[in-house]
Amino acid sequence: MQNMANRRVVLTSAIAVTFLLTIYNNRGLVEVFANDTRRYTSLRKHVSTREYMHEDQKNSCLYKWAVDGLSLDVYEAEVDQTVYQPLLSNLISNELPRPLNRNPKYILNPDKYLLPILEGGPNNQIFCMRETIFIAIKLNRTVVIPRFYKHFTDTQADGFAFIYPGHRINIESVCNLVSCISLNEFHRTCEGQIDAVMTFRTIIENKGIMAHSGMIMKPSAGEFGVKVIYHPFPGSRKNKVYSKEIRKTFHSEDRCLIYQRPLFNLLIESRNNIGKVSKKKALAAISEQGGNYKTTDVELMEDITRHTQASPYIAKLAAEFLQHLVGNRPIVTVHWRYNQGDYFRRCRFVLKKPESLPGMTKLCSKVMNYTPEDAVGTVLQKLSTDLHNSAGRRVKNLKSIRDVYIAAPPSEKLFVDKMAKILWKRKGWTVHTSEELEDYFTKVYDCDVTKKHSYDLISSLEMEICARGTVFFRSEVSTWSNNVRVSRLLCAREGTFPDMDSPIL
Ligand SMILES: Nc1nc2c(ncn2[C@@H]2O[C@H](COP(=O)(O)OP(=O)(O)O)[C@@H](O)[C@H]2O)c(=O)[nH]1
Ligand SMILES: [Mg+2]
Repeated sequence: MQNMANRRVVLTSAIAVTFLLTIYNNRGLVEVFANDTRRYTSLRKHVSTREYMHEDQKNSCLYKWAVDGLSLDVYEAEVDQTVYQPLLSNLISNELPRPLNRNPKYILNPDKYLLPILEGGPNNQIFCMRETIFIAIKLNRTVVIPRFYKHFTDTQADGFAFIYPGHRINIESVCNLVSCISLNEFHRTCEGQIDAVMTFRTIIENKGIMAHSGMIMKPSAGEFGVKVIYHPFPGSRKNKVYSKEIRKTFHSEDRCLIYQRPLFNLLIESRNNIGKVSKKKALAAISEQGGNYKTTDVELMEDITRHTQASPYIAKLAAEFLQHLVGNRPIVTVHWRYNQGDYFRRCRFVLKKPESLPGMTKLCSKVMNYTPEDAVGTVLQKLSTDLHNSAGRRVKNLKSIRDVYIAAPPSEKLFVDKMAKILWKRKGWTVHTSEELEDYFTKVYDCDVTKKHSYDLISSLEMEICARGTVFFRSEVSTWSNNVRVSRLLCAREGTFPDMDSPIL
């Protein structure tokens, strides 16, 4: 009897607690749509179930950013480029390295490795990864997850600074596709030494390679002091590898290889819309091809591109931010990349030598005289043509556009503000910018990581926002814009019309 009574008390209390928790949680949900300050607080409360806790992630971050098997200590370690200090040099073993995923789609040789030394801005670094993965599959070599680093305009970089790979791309997805190992496993299995360098360059950037890998190069006789797998003969202009020639060009029995400057060297087999075969740069090939004429190269590159998208937490935050901003209403997204400090610097250089790059010269002359009125004009005119040519659900979507998100480097605030004023005056449309995003981001995702890398993360978040726009206006010749564009083409997202995307200029 006593037992029965106890059980009833326990049961009643459990029901009461569940009931109270439900009310509490629902209250949280309602508050999400209340006023701004409370909205953020309750949102934090609502998503407070940590999905996962990594040993590096012991702070207030709500979403998982850390990747199992990738140590923050290794990937964000400061490297003094003048005084070389090996990473974890005492960890030496004869065992095969531990893969980050035991069962990827492409299981590659677990005893041959390829570490790319990434180059250029954040999006170039992503293209470097894609090229490396393609080549590693052809060479049957395990991919080593490299270090990523910040952009030179990054105010938080203080010179040269590395950033954890999990902030830039979905590493788990990469390792679902191909065999991968971490940098420290590479270091351990190679006993801190690189066997050889694969490259098209006629110089070997020893210091850069050592800073990125934390390893030394095995000395070898010859011109470079290290074994080079491929480099063009002096005077030769060949600096591209065709997919069919990868093995011939880069075959090696060496275990621990570096791929120096893995950027835009790859040509893949492409077919145009009447089936004619040609060699194309990978990016051009995947953004152009019609379904009927996809080559196996294009299919592979598309698969790689789908597996090298934004980190899941960045995608999630971007989607939630948009939901908070416009709910399920359509939003036009714009990337304005023609900034004074960075882009114009390039343009001034191009305009000094107009004969060398005619395409760029034309674009640069246009950029230098383009006003916010012109940019708004382009957007409105294009949308009105789209509306005219559309039918069904698209018409409804295009007609209900009232919001525009403009992504731009921080230095372009004035230009964007002017566009906002014009759009409001002419159409009554609201322009949203990184100001709102930063506010949301720092309140909802208030943690050490945000503070340390916010400049970098805001740019990645803005890319994901643009990827989710109903229509996207891009800046030509920007890998940032290009990456958003291919993401829209290859990763179908509800309510987006990538076939309507166009340049902003
Ligand atoms: N927040 C933000 N930063 C941007 C934007 N466009 C460019 N940037 C900055 O400029 C850098 C340039 O990007 P990068 O990946 O090199 O692409 P690209 O130079 O445009 O080909 C980014 O890493 C950002 O730091 C933008 O729309 N928003
Ligand atoms: Mg760049």
